[in-house]
Amino acid sequence: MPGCSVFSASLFFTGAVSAVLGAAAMSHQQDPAAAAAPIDSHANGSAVRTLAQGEPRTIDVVARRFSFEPARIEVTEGERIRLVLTSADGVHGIEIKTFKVNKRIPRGGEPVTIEFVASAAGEYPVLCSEYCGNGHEDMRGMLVVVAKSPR
Ligand SMILES: [Cu+2]
Repeated sequence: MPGCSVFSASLFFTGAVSAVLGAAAMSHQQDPAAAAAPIDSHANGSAVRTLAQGEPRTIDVVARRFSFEPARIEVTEGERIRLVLTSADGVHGIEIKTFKVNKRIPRGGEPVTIEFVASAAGEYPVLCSEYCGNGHEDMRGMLVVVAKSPR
């Protein structure tokens, strides 16, 4: 009977789909636990080491009249830092004298990227290097470079 074969084919198809869906649902449920375990078990130590050796630590900073967000950036001595700066309003600048950082941040949200190595522990003022209005002198943040733990 022709009708019969169509029926059994669609039955088979439905069965296959639900089997696939079932497998997907199962693996989806298992993923978070499996992925979370290695990250949790390594804690902070290994993550910091990885950052120092390879990829820079990327930090997004928004400049606006008259502040940097975040105002306080904390990194570890020796880390390579990549700041990705955008302005939320007009033109600003960023200056961190010790690390010879000085760059204009254009209006319109176009990102500007700066890379440097936080080579010495200390607290370094982050200044706006482009006059941006009455609060310009107060527009400052702080880069805190924490010394590597002694060994
Ligand atoms: Cu400014």
